[in-house]
Amino acid sequence: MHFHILTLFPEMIERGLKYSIIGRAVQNGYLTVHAVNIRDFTLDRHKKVDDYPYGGGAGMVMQAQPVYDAWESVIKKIGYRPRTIYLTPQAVVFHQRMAKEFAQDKNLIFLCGHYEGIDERVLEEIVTDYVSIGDYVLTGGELPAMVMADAIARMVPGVLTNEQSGCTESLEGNLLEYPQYSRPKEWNGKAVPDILLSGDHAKVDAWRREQSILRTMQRRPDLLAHAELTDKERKTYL
Ligand code: 6GU
Repeated sequence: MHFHILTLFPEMIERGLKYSIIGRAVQNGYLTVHAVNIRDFTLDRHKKVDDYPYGGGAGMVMQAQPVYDAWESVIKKIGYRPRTIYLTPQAVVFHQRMAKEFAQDKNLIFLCGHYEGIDERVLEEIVTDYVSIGDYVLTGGELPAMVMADAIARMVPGVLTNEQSGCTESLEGNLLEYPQYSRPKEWNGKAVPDILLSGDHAKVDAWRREQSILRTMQRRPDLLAHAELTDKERKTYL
């Protein structure tokens, strides 16, 4: 899978995606991260990429030309128009479902805006998907692009080991994960729940399932309406 990230801050992307599991996936050839500096495409002799908004108002707007030419440089390289995601709070909120769907593609372009946004005309020309990462405002699209790239990358086959992928399908069935414990058996006067030390896998699974449901009720009751529960679980917990 190839990520192409159009940005005014390519170092932020390059530095942000080189650690841990994503960094290793890049090293091992499962992923490439290609940060494209929009400023490299400006025709302005002062390297300017923004201008005042028509109609007035606060802030500056990123101009269409450098954004379009940066995008086109990627298209020419890969030979087709891939999904092009514009990171903006004026959009549907990113979800695990979308991470899975986007992970099916071979190439993805992320467009990171700054200032008061980007000239609408170039967005109409190139953007296929408008995506937000939550209902709050950030200063630019780079952090959202990295958040999405991380979530998408871990859905790409080979990026996670089988062991990792099996145990992290939190949110898949709209349930939160159960709590985890490791050594020692007692820490700070607190013991690990006995059942986890029992060696009875069926009991452990049942306990974890219950913990998932209880945790979802407590922390994300809004999810529970969409959770995949058995009739018996519905009777017991709802
Ligand atoms: Cl995608 N961009 C910006 N600038 N702010 C956000 C966002 C995106 N998602 C939530 N807030």
